[in-house]
Amino acid sequence: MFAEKTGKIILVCLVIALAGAGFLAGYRGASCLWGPKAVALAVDESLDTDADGLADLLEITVHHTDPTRPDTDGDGYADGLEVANGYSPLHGESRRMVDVDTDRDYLNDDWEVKAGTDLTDPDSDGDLYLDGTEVAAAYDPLDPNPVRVSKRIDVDLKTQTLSYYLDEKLVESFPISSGLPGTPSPVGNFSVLDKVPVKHYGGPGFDFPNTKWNLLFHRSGSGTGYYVHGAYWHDNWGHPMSHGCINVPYERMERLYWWAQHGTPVVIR
Ligand SMILES: [Ca+2]
Ligand SMILES: [Ca+2]
Ligand SMILES: [Ca+2]
Ligand SMILES: [Ca+2]
Repeated sequence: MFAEKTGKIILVCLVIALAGAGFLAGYRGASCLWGPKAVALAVDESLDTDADGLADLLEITVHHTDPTRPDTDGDGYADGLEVANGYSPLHGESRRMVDVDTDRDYLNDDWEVKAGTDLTDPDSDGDLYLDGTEVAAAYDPLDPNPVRVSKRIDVDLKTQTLSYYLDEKLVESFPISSGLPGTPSPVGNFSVLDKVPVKHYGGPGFDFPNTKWNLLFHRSGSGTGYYVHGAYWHDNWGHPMSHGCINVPYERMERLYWWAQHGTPVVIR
């Protein structure tokens, strides 16, 4: 399933296909089936030819960086350092992987690496549906058959953290702000009931117009709606601040909003 598909054997085969025999001259060790014949090859997965902190195997098969040049995009930062800190080693200008979509398939580079899809191939499984389209609709972008994958939003009130998962693989995790003690967030198993791009929150002592990216997950008996939504009026993340909703930093919430679907499970615990 999913990321497991980029297992060792597949990776080794990709190395053969992409790197060519000349580059592989320095490898020793494992074996791989390629075509009708079994080809014996030795692969040192930790080999880092340009000493940039990113193994050749990952440079070739995952990040599409140059395994012989420590700074592929020439921005002064080594490929390994950029990847470790969430920055794109391909685009310079301090662009983060979540903000870059190299192959323009509507799935950012960070999510492609997590999903195991090819960040330079817009249709990794060759079924004519873009990787991003498949993930948005909860289909496996690595299987040409219409195989569904699960989505889940999980909020831990104790740690004030929201995490969301695709096929049980973590997509993002970050601090949020839940309900204050007098207006607690509901606890339980819910699901996304509605997606509202812009909403006006108001009541005694507060007024927040034009609030973006709202995911309704619960209506109380009195009709009060509870949302996971962006918040622009504070940045006290990791601490309860709200009237019961789950406040999320804006740029995080925009990605979560477009990722979530009607019916996506929301677990508050
Ligand atoms: Ca390297
Ligand atoms: Ca660089
Ligand atoms: Ca992409
Ligand atoms: Ca596809």
